[in-house]
Amino acid sequence: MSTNTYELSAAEKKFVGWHVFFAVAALSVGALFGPLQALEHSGLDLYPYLKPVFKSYYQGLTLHGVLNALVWTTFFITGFLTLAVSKGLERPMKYPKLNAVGFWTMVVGLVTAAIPLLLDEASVLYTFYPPMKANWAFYLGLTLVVVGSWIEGYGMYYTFAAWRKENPGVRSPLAALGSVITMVMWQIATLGVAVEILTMLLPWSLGLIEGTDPQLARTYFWFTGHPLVYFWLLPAYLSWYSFLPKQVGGKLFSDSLARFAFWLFLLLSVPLGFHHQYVDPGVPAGWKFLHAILTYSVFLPSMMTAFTVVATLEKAGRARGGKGLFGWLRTLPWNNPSVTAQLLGGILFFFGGIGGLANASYNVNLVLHNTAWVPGHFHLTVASAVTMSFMGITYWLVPYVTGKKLISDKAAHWANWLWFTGMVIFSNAMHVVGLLGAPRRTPLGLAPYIPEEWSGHLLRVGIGGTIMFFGIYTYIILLARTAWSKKAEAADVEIPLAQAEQDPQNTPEWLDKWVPWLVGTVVLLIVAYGPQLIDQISNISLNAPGGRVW
Ligand code: HAS
Repeated sequence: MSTNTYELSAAEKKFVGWHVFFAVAALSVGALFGPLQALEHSGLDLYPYLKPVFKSYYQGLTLHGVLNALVWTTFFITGFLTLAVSKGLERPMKYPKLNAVGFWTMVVGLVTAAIPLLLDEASVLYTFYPPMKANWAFYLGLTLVVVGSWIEGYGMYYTFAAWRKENPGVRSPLAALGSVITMVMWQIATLGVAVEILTMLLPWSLGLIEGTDPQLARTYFWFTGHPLVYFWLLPAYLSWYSFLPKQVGGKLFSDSLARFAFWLFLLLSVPLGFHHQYVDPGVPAGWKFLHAILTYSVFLPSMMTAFTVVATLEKAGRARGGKGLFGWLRTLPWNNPSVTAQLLGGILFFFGGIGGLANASYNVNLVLHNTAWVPGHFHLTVASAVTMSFMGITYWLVPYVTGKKLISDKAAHWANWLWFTGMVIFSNAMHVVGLLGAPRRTPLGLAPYIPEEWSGHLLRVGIGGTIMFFGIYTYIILLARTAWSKKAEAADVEIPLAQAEQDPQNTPEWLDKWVPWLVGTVVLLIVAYGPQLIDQISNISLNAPGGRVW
């Protein structure tokens, strides 16, 4: 088994560091609006005091969603996957300039989209459903971010292909394989928004066509929108499989199961977007049923992940002296903030995942859809499993790329536990008040119809959201002070790449072959989406003129 002592060059570290810089910078702005919304729900509306700068609740909500859900994630992920590919393959990027072009294209896109967002010309929320119409620069900026991420992906593919050529018959290292599968899935998934923006939203916002077709736009959007959540999730899983085992002093329980999970995500992530459209009248019931079945199938690789990761943790905890049914939990290295962040994110994800299964049931969805339950769900997934894993990764990655120790482990622990505690309060309240009928994306504090039974829960939304704000800002300040501090101690950090218990060479060959999985993915996509896309495109009616509702 390879011991992998490869280290990134100074230039590569800097490149990865730039990704983290832009990701955290976006988070630092996006996170500002979280407590504003949460406090507004509990009756304390601070938006009027910010009027000269931020015009409305909806501008804040759009900035919150776009910067946190789209920018923090995409910039962090492309940087982290670059590192994982290089480290996994023990070689630098084959064409580093190509990766650099991709990255700076993303930056140009971010700036282009940020201008209309900040000027209140694109308060269309992160799903940008037409007929709400944003300034053209918003759509162009988003397109450039996606195109930039594709180019970075090509850089990874060339590097991976070069390694495969030089190492015939050798199993691809898991960290690199998982990264490349994630990127391929992302490139297939983003075809939906690419077509939506290029054929409808961009020409429409430029005045080249008069209207859009909101139903078709929603179908294109959710073609991308659901797999987008797995684009966020898979790098967290990659960390749980490829780095966390070493951090807890153990080895990955099963290399084969981990690979199998990634392939299943490639196969199943995309063809299930209609579960976001259960209430859309333009999608026939049979197709919703098919996508519901496929949604329950994508539950499987997450359950495999839960099994493999918990087995890894249990074995490591027992090797550290943990006894009894749960004693191994205590002996895990909770004093390491990087480990704690990921474990806490995983615990919250159990609940987020179960909520996802409730969403996926057609009948239950009719009750939950468009209620506060849904943001309750996605804060337990993207804002917990994903964000807490990314926080955990940065606790070793930032010292690795800057050569400086975190200036305070204690602050990192505070950040983790505040975020976790705030999230438990906030997300529970959002789920409950959603079940009671509270709508999502609505400034409830201003609504005249709030029933008495919502009040206590809305107060908890405000309290939880405020605690989360202190958690995330502790994190952001900690990273900024570490990166810029002249006093920080020099760090001699290694990338904690884990080994598996089983020699990867013994992993079955079918788990290292691309063609069958790619063919299967394309065939399933054609079956699950083809007829509906043909039907909706052939009945297209570009008759929704669009406008501003903010
Ligand atoms: Fe979801 C809506 C269904 C997962 C994000 N989801 C959303 C939206 C977002 C989102 C952002 O079917 C809102 C979109 C919008 O704005 O309208 N979701 C699911 C299902 C899953 C799921 C079935 N969602 C996610 C993930 C997300 C995410 C992951 C982000 C990263 N979701 C839906 C549906 C809707 C929806 C409907 C539409 C609702 C509507 O009507 O609008 C599944 O993939 C979940 C499977 C996961 C599990 C959990 C396994 C547990 C694990 C933890 C292991 C623990 C460890 C820690 C390692 C079953 C893997 C151990 C620690 C120790 C100390 C021991």
